[in-house]
Amino acid sequence: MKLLGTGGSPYVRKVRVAFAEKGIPYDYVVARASSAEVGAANPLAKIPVLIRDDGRALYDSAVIVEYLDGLTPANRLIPEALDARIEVKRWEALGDGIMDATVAISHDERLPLEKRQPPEWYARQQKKIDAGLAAMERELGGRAFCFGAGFSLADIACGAALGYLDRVLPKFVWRPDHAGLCRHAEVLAARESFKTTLPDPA
Ligand SMILES: N[C@@H](CCC(=O)N[C@@H](CS)C(=O)NCC(=O)O)C(=O)O
Repeated sequence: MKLLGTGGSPYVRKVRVAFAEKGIPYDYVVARASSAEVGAANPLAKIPVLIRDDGRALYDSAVIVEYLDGLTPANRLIPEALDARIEVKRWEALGDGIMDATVAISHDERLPLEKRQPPEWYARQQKKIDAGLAAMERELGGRAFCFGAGFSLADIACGAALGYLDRVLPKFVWRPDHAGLCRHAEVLAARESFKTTLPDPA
């Protein structure tokens, strides 16, 4: 199997953390969303894309992680029971949503001033991050894992979102008001799967 993506993408990191947690071997091919290889495999021209051994492509990150989890029962990331499964997928949506808003802000900030979005747009994106983190903090509280009694995709989603936020919007100070997330971010960052998927410093 071959994963196309770049180190800077939080969605790619989410998939790479899942690969590491599941212990599934794969080839990681650095490819930008705008590359011909990604365009040929994903009509949406987005990363990550997984090319399976028979050549069929899979996207997006949520579908890829679910596929990986189904390949082997070892180290289940998504519970089988419907209620638990949907709760974990909701955590994933929360993490992805925080990443979407963080990507949007960080991309816009790279544009020349005259091309940037208005302050109301920034406020809307910021509100998604604020409310998303508040929801995560409320649910995590003092518990050891985002959902249930063990590590799951909910923790991957949470760690990938927090790691990306720290990396691309370091001016956004979230730790003082989110004690649970602050503690959990340290625990997740110390896991081998997160350590080995850290992007190179820009
Ligand atoms: N929902 C998608 C989001 C993927 C995504 O937006 N990836 C970005 C890179 S961080 C991308 O490829 N952007 C290129 C584009 O939108 O044209 C997923 O979870 O895989």
